[in-house]
Amino acid sequence: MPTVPATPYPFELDPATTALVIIDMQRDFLLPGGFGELLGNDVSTLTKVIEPLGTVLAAARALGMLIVHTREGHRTDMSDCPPAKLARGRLDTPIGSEGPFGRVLIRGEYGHGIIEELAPTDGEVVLDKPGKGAFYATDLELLLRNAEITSLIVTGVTTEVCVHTTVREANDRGYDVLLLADCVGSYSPECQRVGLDMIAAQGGIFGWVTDSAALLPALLPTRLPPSAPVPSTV
Ligand code: TIU
Repeated sequence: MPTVPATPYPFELDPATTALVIIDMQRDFLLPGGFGELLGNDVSTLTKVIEPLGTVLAAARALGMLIVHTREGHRTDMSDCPPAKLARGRLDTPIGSEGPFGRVLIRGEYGHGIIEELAPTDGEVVLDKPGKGAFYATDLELLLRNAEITSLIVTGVTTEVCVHTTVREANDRGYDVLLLADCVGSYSPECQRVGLDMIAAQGGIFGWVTDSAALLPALLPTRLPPSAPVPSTV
């Protein structure tokens, strides 16, 4: 089984039982004027995630790995948005109100969509979630169990919010989680550093941390047996 150099110790990666999870790479978090900026953040800090994550996504696609894209957002009538979430931050442009990219954090609106560079393709899971964690009030656990997935490579934004919540949820459900430091992004360098440190602290209390350069050799096309050509007997 391929081994990926990681903190706090090497991660054993079987692509057949590992899913790539891409958290909330939506315009609402990455583009100026979206929900992320409305919260008072500098969204340009997230842009550097796009290129390495695109490379990992291409490698995972070539291997035929299970790929899950998540989107944070709500139904058009907002019946799945808790009043506490709506009130939080005392925003001038709260969730559900009209912003530059349509209604903020509402499904089907332009801002809710995933950025073009990482757009999902046919056969990939697109998971809408009302909360920060990808397991809360979704069928993610069922999908992963049915696909016999035991490990997750977690990427996306933001490190300390939806990525962290998802990693913690996954860890409690028994998944081995590998986080890619250059494929997760935060609006704050301090939160990025501490967020990564917390994953691998105490001997890997929530999982492992590595980066895309260390992972990619383990995702070479020869790694996944089902995609290998069947030897001819004639
Ligand atoms: N505010 C912030 O950093 N993040 C979120 O609200 N959602 C996600 O992390 N996707």
